[in-house]
Amino acid sequence: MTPEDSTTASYTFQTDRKVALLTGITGQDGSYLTEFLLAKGYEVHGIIRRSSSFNTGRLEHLYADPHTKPKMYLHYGDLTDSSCLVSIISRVKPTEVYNLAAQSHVKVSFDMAEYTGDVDALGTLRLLDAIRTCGMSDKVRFYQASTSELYGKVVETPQKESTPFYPRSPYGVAKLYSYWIVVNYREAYNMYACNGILFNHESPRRGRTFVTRKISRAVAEISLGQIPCVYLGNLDSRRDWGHARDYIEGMWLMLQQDNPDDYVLATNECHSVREFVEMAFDVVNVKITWEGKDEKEIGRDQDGNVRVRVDPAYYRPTEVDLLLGDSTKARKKLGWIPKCSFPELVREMVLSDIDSAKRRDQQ
Ligand code: NDP
Ligand code: GDR
Repeated sequence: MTPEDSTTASYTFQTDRKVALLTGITGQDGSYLTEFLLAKGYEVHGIIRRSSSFNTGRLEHLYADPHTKPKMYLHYGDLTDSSCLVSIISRVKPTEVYNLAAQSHVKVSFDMAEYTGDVDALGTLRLLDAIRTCGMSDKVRFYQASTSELYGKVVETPQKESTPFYPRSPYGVAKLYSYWIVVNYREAYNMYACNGILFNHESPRRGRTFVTRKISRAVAEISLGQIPCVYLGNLDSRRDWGHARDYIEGMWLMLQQDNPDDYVLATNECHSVREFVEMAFDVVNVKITWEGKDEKEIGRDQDGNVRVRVDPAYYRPTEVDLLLGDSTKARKKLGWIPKCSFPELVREMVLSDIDSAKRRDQQ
């Protein structure tokens, strides 16, 4: 549920500085948003976690081009550590903050519920309070990565800003806290703070354990004879899948308005996991036919080989069956329109994974 836009105050921001601070810069959305903001002339600062393995792979190309000297700076930090957030904000003095960091995997949130709450709920509070502690609540525009997982159990379709929330996972519940703390800080402290309620968005940079990337990667490897088949969970769940590149532009647009507000970003079209599988195999000229039911279900190619099997290990204790968005408000008020179609998205992901699988093969 979205409250009435309560902000009647006017906002005056410095326009001569364009300094963005991103949490979650190493993730899918963070990398696309960094490219987008650098191209717009922003100085971009990102918070990264210390890791024993390399975690800046999605940003590497930004450093790799010798002709550009990107104004991109990385700082070690974590959403569970308030003091580092205060320290980074006081040094960077951002004009825009994008809170993209999260334990973002829904299935994992059932295994790590407390940690997910700490990062995805309290992390947002820590970041908002760090902005206030630094005396910057009237100098920063704040974006919160809210999610269609807030809708969870189907109450109404399509889902829009006024649809009641009913989250179905520790992830969704944690994000519900963040949604409301953003609304509360906007109303209580007059902060320019927005929730982008984004439906699923994917790309070749999507994490490998999310279903679309798992499928595109498996189809690539199957087509090259590297693996025989892919194991998946619920084939019947339906999602409103768009391209991440389109969605990050919507995030930025939300912070360029006269007043802060909450917006749904969605393609307004949904497909089942099964349809995604069929479309992905279509890219490599394989037709899948289905037989069996539930965990006995299999998908065969035209030569009779089993290419898809169901493994209940991937089922969730509570599932979100259907997400279908209505992004009319964003289209009207922000002029935002997603450009990439579902077939184009699937094709781009599969072709990119074929390239990567071939490169791995040659090494
Ligand atoms: P990713 O999982 O690709 O990226 C998550 C980012 O958060 C990574 O940079 C990760 O760092 C960082 N992170 C995780 N935990 C912490 C922590 N404790 N402190 C600091 N950073 C942390 O997610 P996406 O890019 O796909 O999504 C971006 C945001 O949008 C997330 O908040 C997600 O929940 C939300 N969202 C995503 C949607 C989607 O379809 N993609 C839809 C709606 C909302 P590291 O690289 O070190 O792991
Ligand atoms: P989701 O994305 O839960 O919607 O969250 P995910 O791709 O994980 O699941 C989508 C649907 O596919 C079903 N599914 C499987 N999922 C995974 N991961 N692996 C499988 O093998 C599999 N088989 C079937 C799932 O059950 C589910 O119904 C994503 C994340 O990016 C969140 O951070 C974000 O908030 C939401 O999208 C919007």
